[in-house]
Amino acid sequence: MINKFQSLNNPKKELMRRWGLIFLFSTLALLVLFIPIPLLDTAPLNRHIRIEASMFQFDPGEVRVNPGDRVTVELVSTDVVHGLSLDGYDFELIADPGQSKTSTFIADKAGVFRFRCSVACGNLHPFMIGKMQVGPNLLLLRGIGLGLLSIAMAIFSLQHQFQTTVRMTS
Ligand SMILES: [Cu+2]
Repeated sequence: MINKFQSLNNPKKELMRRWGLIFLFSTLALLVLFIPIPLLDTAPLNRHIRIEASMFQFDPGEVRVNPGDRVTVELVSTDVVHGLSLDGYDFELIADPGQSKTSTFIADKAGVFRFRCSVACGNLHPFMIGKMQVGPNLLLLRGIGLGLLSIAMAIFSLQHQFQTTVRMTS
């Protein structure tokens, strides 16, 4: 019995075509996932970021800067003593209750870095964590790329099935 979607005259060729398509789309998917995306060339800025620390969170908890930016962080503590130490950078601030402390660093490493409270401030202290992103959100861009690719693949394969069916029935 012949599969409804199989080409009547040359099933072998049809199979080759299918594998070819699967290969093509897998290659494209790998490209989308792993191709290096050049960082957007933006002129470095002086940034002032004010982060409020309270038990047990940072506000804002997520910060984004561009590579090369001169980032001045002002840590304000609203209750007890809190610290802010940034993973991947040699950067730390400690602010006394009701006070603020300011320091500057150059964001010369791209990526996502966590910052955490460096002073034991209570039982949920280990969960007092924020995120600093240096550069564009590559994960998001790649996710969108992959999404678009699967939509294209779905449309393509539906269209192909449709054409084969039409060819069979006419
Ligand atoms: Cu703490």
